[in-house]
Amino acid sequence: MTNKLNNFDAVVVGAGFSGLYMLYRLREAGFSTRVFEAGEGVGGTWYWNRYPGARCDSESIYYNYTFSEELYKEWTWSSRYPEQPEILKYLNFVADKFKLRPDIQFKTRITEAHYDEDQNNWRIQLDDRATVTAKYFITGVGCLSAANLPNFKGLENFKGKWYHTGHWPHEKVDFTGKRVGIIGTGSSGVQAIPVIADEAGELTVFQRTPQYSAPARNHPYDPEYIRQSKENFKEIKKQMRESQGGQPVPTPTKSALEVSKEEREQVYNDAWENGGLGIFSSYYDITIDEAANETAAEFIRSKICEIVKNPEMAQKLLPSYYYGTKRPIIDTNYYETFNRDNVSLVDVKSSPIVEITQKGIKTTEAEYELDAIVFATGFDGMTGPLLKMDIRGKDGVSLKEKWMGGSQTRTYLGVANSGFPNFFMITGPESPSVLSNMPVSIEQHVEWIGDCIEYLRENGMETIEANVDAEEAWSQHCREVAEATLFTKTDSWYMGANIPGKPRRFLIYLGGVGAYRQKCDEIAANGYEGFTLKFSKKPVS
Ligand code: N01
Repeated sequence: MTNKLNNFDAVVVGAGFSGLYMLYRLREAGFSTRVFEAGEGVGGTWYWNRYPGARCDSESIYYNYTFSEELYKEWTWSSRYPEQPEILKYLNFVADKFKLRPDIQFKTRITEAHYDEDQNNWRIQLDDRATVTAKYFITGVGCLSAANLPNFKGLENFKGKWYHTGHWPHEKVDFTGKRVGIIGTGSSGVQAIPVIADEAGELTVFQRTPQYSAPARNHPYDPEYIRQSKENFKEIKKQMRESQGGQPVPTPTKSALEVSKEEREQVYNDAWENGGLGIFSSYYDITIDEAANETAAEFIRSKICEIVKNPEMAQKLLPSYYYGTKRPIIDTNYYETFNRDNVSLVDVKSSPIVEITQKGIKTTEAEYELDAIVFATGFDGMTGPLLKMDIRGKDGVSLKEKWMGGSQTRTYLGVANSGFPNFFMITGPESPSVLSNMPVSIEQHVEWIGDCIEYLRENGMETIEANVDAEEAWSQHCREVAEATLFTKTDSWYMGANIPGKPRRFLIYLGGVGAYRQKCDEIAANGYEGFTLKFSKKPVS
């Protein structure tokens, strides 16, 4: 099926978890496939997010591919929560093992992808001015790859150095003895703050919203635990794929309100001591019911007050939004860091940042002199990475126009779009994506897309396109599921609320990884229900 060098069966954007596996899957099936990657190496998120303290908060033995038992058994994680360098090493190992690099073009960004109806192919423009064509256009751009650098007045005047956590330099940034300011206390900020505080002379944390965080209690893995996980590979894989969140944790069956206060406290305390995201999954109604949510929220607030010695500082750190409706965070010594003499906390909700000056950061109350500023200010999530490219479907309509700048973002299953034939999104908006263990959701999409493309070939079909009514129904279903929870009541990046002017819309499917997989499989088994498939004009060979 291989064509001329600039014409492929499939073009894939991005060489992270998604792009690597998509390439492998399609190549194994005999499709000529080219991956374009802006970075100089593989890794995606883990290539760019090299900030101090970066690690994943899914447990290592579940934060990997499971499509190959051999791969799973060859790789050994060192600790419970994998650090960025180790994950990057893993993805390089995968790229080497499956000899993926020859089909990846690095340092190349896709700027445009336009569907040509006459030719029934995608015309893809690269930032080196070259053009390639492909029958299938597949994005593996991740949900969090478009960095959000708030438009603070005066950043260009700052005499020191500044960094964004999502685009961290490859060489070590040395903060020794420096006066460092960090803006943002989401997952990235909470991970970076304790590590930077260890090195810097002074660290000033500019916090807009206090966060709930629980200790990760990371630790090196016991070799026996690893041996057992490898031995139980098949069972672990099955559990991950059938679970709610992509990890084999039991689905909670009790309400936080049906048990006694003592029992609840014990459950939360055990989860706190065990480390990780246990509190979040203690009771089924934590993200559904305000009173249930408050029990978990209050427990974490009490822990903050216990840990942080200065009561005034502790007060400033107490969160008040519904626990879990911004990404729940796990940390290593986050709250403890505020007991250090070299760390101070500025509440920029009550005294907002006015501008960045030559010397540092100026709020409505004071000017803070700094040698370096770290922006841990997150990403334009879900739609941001897709809309960075000019993707146009039938009649030249862009994805941006179709989604009406985000106010009407709608997809079929989070994988396809009406009006955009032969275009697939891996972990696109309205799929479980970021509210699941990403590698599991990525594998599910890659396999579904791979199977779909094989089905088209086997049946002599040329195009597949989502139907408008199926898309509307899916999108509405996603919104209904979300609106039955507390997620839509909080200003979060899940809602697009972190980007000024971005329409509020919850773009993650909350029905669970297992149920979602079943739905996608049923649709495929029913001859790709909700899609229109068109036959080739040529006879099937
Ligand atoms: O970004 P965030 P992140 N002025 O958007 C603040 C994944 N991830 O990079 O909350 C002042 O969560 C903003 O304040 P507020 C994970 O899915 C995973 O930390 O909007 N402050 C907030 O405090 C995560 O959810 C891992 O009021 C401003 C912070 O910046 C996602 O990536 C590790 C501001 C941004 O927090 C994003 O996390 C890291 C402004 N103008 C990331 N604008 C792990 O697996 C924004 N802020 C562990």
